[in-house]
Amino acid sequence: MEIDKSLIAELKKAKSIVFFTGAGISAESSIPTFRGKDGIWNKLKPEELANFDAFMKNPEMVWEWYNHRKKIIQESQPNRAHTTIAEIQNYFDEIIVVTQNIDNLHRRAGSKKIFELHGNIERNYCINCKEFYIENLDFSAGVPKCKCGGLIRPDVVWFGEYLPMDQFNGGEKAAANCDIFFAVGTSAVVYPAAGLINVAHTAGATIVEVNIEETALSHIANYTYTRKAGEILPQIFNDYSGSAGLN
Ligand code: BV8
Ligand code: ZN
Repeated sequence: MEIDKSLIAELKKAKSIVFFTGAGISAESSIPTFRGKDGIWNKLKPEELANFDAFMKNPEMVWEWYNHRKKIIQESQPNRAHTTIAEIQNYFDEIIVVTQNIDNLHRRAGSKKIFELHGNIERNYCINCKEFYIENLDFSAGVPKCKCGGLIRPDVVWFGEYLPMDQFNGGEKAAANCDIFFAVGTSAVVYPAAGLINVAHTAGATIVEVNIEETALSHIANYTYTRKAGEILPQIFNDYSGSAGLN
C-alpha cells in the first residue's frame, strides 16, 4: 500500500503527534481485541464482566477473567506498531500516546509520554481504603484482600466509571494541540475516550486512521490505511525518515 506523499510532507512539518490507540494495536502481539471477529466480547458480555456490580456480585469470576488476560499479556511482546511509536520519539518535538489499552505494551516498547485512559492491568487497589497493590496478589484464599479487609480490584476503568481525570485531561489537551492525530486499532465506540478523535478534528489536526476495517469515525479521517498497524506504521515512518534524510 502506497503512503500518501502529502502525509509525508505533513509529517515533515509536524511538531506534535498523538497516537490514540485501542486493542487493535495489540492484536499482533496475540492479545485478543474486544469487538473484532475473534473479539473476547463476542463470547462474554462486557456488562457481565467489566463493571463494578459484576465484580461485587461475583469477584471470583471477574478476577478469573483478568488473570486470564494478565497471563496472555505477560506472555506477549510489544509488536512493530508499539516499537515504531517509541522509536520515532527522537525524530519529533512531541510524540504522545493516548491509549485505551490496559496492557502496558506502549511502556514496555519504550514510549515515554503515555496517558492511560482506562487504567493498567498491572496495578490493583483496595475498594475500601484505595491502597494500591502492584506486586503479585495472593489468591490462595480466593479473591485477594487488603490488610484493611477490603476486596482488591484491578485498576482498570469499568463501564459506568469515570476515567482518571488527570489521564483524560492530559489526553484531551494533547488531542486539542497536536498537528497529526493517529487513531490506531480502535473501533471508536467507547466514550468519552473516542470523543478525543472529534476533539483533534475540531482543533484542526490531520486525522490518520489505521485499522483493518472501517469504523464509526472513518468519515472524519483525512487519511485511512486499511492495513495492520504492525505493517503500516513502520512503512509510514520508514518513508518519512527516508524523505527526511534520517536513514
Ligand atoms: C463513563 C475495561 C461517565 C477495561 C472498558 C451510549 C452512548 C455513548 C456512551 C455510552 C452509552 N451508554 C453508556 C455509555 C458510556 C460507556 C460507553 O461508551 N459504552 C459504549 C460501549 C456504548 N462508557 C463508559 O461507561 C465509560 N465511563 O462514561 O463514565 C459516567 C460515569 C458514571 C455514570 C455515567 C457516566 C467507561 C468506558 C471504559 C469501559 N472499560 N474496558 C478492560 O477490561 O480492558 S471498554 C473496552 O473498550 C476497553 O477498555 C477498550 O479499550 C475499549 C475500546 O475498545 P477498542 O480498544 O476500540 O477495541 P475493539 O475491540 O472495540 O476494536 C479493536 C479495533 O482494532 C477494531 O476496529 C479492529 O478492526 C481493529 N484491529 C484489529 N486488529 C488490528 C486492528 N487495527 C489495526 N491493526 C490490527 N492488526
Ligand atoms: Zn484496604
